[in-house]
Amino acid sequence: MPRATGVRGFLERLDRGPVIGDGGFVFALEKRGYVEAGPWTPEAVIEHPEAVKQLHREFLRAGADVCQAFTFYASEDKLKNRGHSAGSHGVKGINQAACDIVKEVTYPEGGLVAGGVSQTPSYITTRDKALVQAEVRKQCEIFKKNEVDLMICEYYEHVEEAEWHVEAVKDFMPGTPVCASLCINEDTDVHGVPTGECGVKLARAGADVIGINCHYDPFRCLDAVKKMIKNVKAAGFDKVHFMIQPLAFMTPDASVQGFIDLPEFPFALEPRICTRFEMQRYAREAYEAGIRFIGGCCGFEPYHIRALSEELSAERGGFEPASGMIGWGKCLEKHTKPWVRARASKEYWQNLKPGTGRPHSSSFSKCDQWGITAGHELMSQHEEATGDEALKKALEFKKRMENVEIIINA
Ligand code: CBH
Ligand code: ZN
Repeated sequence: MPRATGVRGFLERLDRGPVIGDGGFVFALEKRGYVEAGPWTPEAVIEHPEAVKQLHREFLRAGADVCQAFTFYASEDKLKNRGHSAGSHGVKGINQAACDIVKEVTYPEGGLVAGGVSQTPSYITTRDKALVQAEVRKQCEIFKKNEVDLMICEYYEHVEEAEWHVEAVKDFMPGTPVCASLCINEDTDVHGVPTGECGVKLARAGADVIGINCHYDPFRCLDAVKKMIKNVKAAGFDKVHFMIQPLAFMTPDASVQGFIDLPEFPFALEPRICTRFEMQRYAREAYEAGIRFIGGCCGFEPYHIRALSEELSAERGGFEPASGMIGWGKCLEKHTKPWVRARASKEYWQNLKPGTGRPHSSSFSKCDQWGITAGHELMSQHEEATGDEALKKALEFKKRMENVEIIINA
């Protein structure tokens, strides 16, 4: 079955049934060698357009309905932060290249195109509303010109910054649906605002779709969105829809800043990757919780999105992604070895507890919890590169934290 494309509008599609998002671009493209870990900025849209285009194609083929222009962290202050050179391409250059790429591959397939903005270094450094909203508007100029189908404001640890972004986008692009997504857990944002309340604040700021992305595994993100749903509904916003784009890594042990605090972030997270069967379970639970925009963030590869599409195929009018698993591994019936053929069932894969092959690794890790955020000198951002002195300060702080721990444990 082809993608059901009768309805053009994003919000109308959400009213009708589940809408599948795409996966994580910075993580997927870093692994392929096109994005630099650290800044995580999207200059690949200019430097390696073919790589970005191919990833959009693969997410679409896996069943994504919404493709997000690869403009993550493309605010001017972030492109130039700490000696980063991506600023030379300019915000407009990057965003236009991203729009050209995503429109070319998405529209022929009947998908929708999202523009995107995300947290800015200016917020944690200044908490100056006018300055932060000016950064947002610079990025939106291109999205407005390109008439994107929706905007995704994503990846905020502070609900206050998300509210400012939503207000700015709504004001600058009236009529364009706006999604607002925080990277917080089931408890609070990093200022201690309860997660459910954060949802209400975003609704008041004018967001049409509200939810969570990144930082935590699918099941912790589900718990967080459920809290938002409860509070937003209780506050009387009955037209608001909900979204979820979690990590593809299991993070039961992650603390306040999610996977960033895990010692494995960002280069050794592989043992935590969710299986496609865990993704199917996640998609089902999200749909049953009433969430209609369901996708992925860091760690999600196209086959994870395919698992979501397959799970929700009936709810999407029988749409089947290309090269699906055909009934939980029915294809394995064609294997030459009988013990592999015997794995051709839903039951087998649903009940499997996969081994990690690492007899000395533990299931949980100990998080870095430095307890500092906006306002602390080590958190302030600037254009100069991180010099030896600044690096030394961070290492000294690390040592102090370790000593505190020795005292506490003594
Ligand atoms: O890449 C994407 O798909 C974006 N839509 C979301 C990225 S989530 C954030 C990753 C950056 C982490 C960091 O700053 O260390
Ligand atoms: Zn992410």
